[in-house]
Amino acid sequence: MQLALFEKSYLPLIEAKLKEVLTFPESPQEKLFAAARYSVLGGGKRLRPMLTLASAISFGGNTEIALLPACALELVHCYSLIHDDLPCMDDDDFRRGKPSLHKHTDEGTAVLVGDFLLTYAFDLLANAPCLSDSQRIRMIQTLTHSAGGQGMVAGQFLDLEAEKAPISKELQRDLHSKKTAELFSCALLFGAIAAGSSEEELENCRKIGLKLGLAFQILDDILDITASEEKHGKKISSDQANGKSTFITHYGLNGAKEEVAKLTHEIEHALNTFGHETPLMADFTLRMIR
Ligand code: GRG
Repeated sequence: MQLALFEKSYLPLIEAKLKEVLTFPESPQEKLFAAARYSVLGGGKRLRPMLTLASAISFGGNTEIALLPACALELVHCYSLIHDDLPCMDDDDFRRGKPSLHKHTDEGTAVLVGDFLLTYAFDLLANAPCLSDSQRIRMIQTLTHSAGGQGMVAGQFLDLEAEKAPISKELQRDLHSKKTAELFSCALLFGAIAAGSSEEELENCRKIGLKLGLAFQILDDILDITASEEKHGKKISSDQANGKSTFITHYGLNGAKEEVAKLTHEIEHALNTFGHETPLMADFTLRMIR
């Protein structure tokens, strides 16, 4: 399937499913649900759920089975963005082109919407009628690892620590593997689990997701520098200006570009070791880092 057709067909299904799962009967906590819809609906590239569907299709799976887990993962991603924007974290006033949730409502509500989205994602997985018991358990284990104290939360913690003192190149890589790449890994794994893939295929998906996330983050740092150069005529990003190390601090601009090229090459190699073609997964992942 061509990428354009894939996006035209599946992005609307993701939007519709997200809307469906965030529709609740009238209740005293309606303001909480309305705030969740404000954050989740009508914005975001939906990279993680699209990765799940691309992976499911590439392994011959059924996208109807993969759609709910894909959306559960997007809810976890949205929770992380809401919490990341809070004054005690990255303190951002805008997200996805509109005021961040704590600016739209209040900090307490924003914290609770994040908490709700995280727990609701696990509720959806635990009760997904489309999944077998073993798929359900495997997905819950995978998401717990990727989002928790060995994954995204750990990455965010290391990121906060990195604001206090410079960190090594190795720790910089570890931080972003945990903070960004783990959820990409989880996205590919969800698709493969939904399709009933082998342990070997799952392990390869995990590795591809980690490399993809790292390359995506390095590109983000490169784009920050380019944008800042266009805006201020300076080759320094806002993170660097605040004394925070980025991949550019450690590798330099050209070195960072070389790292992306190296990771891209490794992803291409890993994609070729599945023993069968995975064209959609290959096209979608590689376009994210080109
Ligand atoms: C609060 C536990 C906790 C974690 C926050 C995701 C995250 C961790 C912070 C967001 C800040 C950031 C810029 C992270 C690195 C790259 C990234 C994950 C960007 C946002 O993802 P996109 O580009 O965003 O997929 P959209 O809005 O398209 O979904």
